[in-house]
Amino acid sequence: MILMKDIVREGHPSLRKKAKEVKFPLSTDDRKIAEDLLQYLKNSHDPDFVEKYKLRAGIGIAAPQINSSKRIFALHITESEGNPISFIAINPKIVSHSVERTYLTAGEGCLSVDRNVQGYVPRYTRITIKAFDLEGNEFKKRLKGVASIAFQHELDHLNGVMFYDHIDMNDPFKEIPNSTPLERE
Ligand code: K2U
Ligand code: NI
Repeated sequence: MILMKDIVREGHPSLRKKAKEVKFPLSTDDRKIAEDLLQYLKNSHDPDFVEKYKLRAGIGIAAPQINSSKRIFALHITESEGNPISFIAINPKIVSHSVERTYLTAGEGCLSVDRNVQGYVPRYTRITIKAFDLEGNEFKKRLKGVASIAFQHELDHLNGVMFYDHIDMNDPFKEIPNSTPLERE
């Protein structure tokens, strides 16, 4: 079970490495990492677990955040947070994206960042992604809204990118051209 102590924080080298693709069939270790990542997100939405283990809620988490430099992440978004989705993405890719961009008006946070970094994080509004599931079956999805933002946030983690790398620190709330803001509920 992943706990907050297992999540590495900014400054840890794992967060700045390009993670490696995983091979199929998955090793027992790789399968456990993938399943544990999704379970963490589900636990972080359960008030009893949050209370007992002091978990920070997450809608996404990537293997580098638990010091495992592999191209694996999980997304788990409930209907109160956006269009509900829940899946493990292995060797994920964005195959196409909208020209139009979006950003969360409240900015972004990160389970690996214990401080509030303000500013707009430009993301593609709509993306078409492909990835593999635990059995090695390739799947494609079209994502928009919070799901699209979360996918891009997690894919950044696999490439050693932090959300605040996208913020213009000279003008964190500057207008983002050709963009539609997204208010989080
Ligand atoms: O990767 C992580 O650190 C988990 C991030 C993922 C994320 C951040 C910003 C925008 C989308 C995804 C967060 O801790 S998840 C917390 C959260 C919950 C609901 C909406 C946005 C962020
Ligand atoms: Ni993050």
